[in-house]
Amino acid sequence: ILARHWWQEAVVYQIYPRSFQDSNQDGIGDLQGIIRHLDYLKKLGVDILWLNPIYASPNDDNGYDISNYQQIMSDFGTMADFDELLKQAHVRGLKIMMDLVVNHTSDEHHWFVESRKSADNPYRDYYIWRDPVAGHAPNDWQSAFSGSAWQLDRQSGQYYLHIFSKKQVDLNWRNSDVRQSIFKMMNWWVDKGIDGFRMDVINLIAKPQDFTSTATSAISAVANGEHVHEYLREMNDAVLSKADLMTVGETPDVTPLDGIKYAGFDRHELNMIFQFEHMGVDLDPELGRFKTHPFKLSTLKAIMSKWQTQLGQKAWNALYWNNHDQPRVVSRFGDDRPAYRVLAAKMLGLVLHYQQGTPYIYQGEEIGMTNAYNFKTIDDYQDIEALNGYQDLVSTKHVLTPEQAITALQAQSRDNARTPMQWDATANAGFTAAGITPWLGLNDNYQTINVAQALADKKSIFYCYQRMNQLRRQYPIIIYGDYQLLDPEDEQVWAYQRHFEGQTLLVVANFTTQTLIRTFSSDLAQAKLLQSNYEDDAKTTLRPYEAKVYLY
Ligand code: ISL
Ligand code: CA
Repeated sequence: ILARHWWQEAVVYQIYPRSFQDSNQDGIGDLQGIIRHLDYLKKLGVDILWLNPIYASPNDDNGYDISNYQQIMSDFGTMADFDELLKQAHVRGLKIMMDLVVNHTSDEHHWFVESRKSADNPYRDYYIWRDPVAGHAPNDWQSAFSGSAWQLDRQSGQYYLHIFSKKQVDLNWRNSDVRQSIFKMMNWWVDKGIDGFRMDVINLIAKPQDFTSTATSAISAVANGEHVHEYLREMNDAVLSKADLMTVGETPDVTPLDGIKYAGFDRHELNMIFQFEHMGVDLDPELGRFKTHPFKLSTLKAIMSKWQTQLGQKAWNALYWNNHDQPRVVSRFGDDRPAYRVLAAKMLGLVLHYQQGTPYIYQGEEIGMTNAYNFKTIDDYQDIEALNGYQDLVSTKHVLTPEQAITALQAQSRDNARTPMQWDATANAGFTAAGITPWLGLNDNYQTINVAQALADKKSIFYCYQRMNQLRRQYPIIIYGDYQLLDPEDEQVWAYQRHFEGQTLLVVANFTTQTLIRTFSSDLAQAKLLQSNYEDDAKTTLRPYEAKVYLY
């Protein structure tokens, strides 16, 4: 029997502070706004709040470009507000997990301000500088936000590396001073009493020595580089092992074998990782989010089941459908039409949370918020990925028409996740006061989809999520049971079993609008129906988007 850890039993709720609750009528969510809703989150029954970056930042990428790791972004409040939030969370038994963005800093961070002053500045080697090659950038790497991953600095004639925007400059982790500075900063937060770190693109930190790789995507070129595990063990020794923290690494481009290296129970690196394979099922190999494809349920099942079984007893999964970089899952893998939205959102929640791993709920997921179809022109979008991609593919390269690009953005843009939280049916959805313009447009369905409505309706998605969180505390099989996929070829139904100490949990979910017949086990006569998204049990019949969880 493996050691049991609190972070395996916990449920995480992700807050995008900019879009959660504005408390001072400037149209931007803030820390006091979060404090206002702690009781709501407690009622939902989550254990840990992960906050997207709240540090000082010029906001080229909404806080993922940090100019001071030990200051609070003025839009969000002050350090006193943060201390109060931490205290108020802890009083309620809620933990706080901070976003740690240490693959890159803002170009306005003082390390980079120094670094770019001259080639012999003491901070020069904090970043990755290279001479031009034949008058051009050192290689063809493309940044994640369009264009070259190299930016020429005219003053010194050298290029610096930026995997994301040119205001997000990649740190040089080969330099031990960089590592020590980061660990010191992390310890400062740990000493404040925070409970964990979500580590942004942590598998990209180890860059090659020379840049001759022929890959074009900078992310895939640097992912899982040589020395990455040494750096993480060093971090573990210097920071993570010193307190009872929870850690999750964001890791694009990983296989389950990589996952076991980052998050293996015996590896002394991270507790778990966010893998991305299931987030790629509907994307285009060339155009990514800018062109979407239908996908087969069997593919989605195969990917997620592979992660379930291959991590198995060796490492721990992070379970997620949504975050601030992904479209809304009910629109993406479910069905957001009024007749089906509630059923489909509950079904997706049940299918995910009964797998093995720590579940993450992204703000608004618990009320079934949808993609923003009311965003109709590029002017409605704010996200740097959307704006740069549109510029590149529509205006410069003419690969897409404006209509095609907007269709893709409506389906996949990160702004789908970032529209303000829908608290009630009043003007501005209760996110900010009436008459104020929110920093990003609201989804125009807030009069029907909002927290007040959900709390007033005992059959809402909110109460389904609340029940899942309660059952998780009562039944160890939900946390520790192993996972077995049934009927992998079935394109309509996702069914799996969990096994633990002689018990079996059976999860069955109909991903279609049709009524289907399926039989899974003769033992069901004695089985207990633990949870479902319909009022009664129609036994072998599966109604549209019906999901059932049996225990026997
Ligand atoms: O969303 C993506 C592109 O479609 C991903 O490639 C994303 O950029 C990648 O997962 C890294 O994400 C993280 O780091 C980025 C930041 O923009 C994201 O918000 C963050 O989650 C750079 O810091
Ligand atoms: Ca505000």
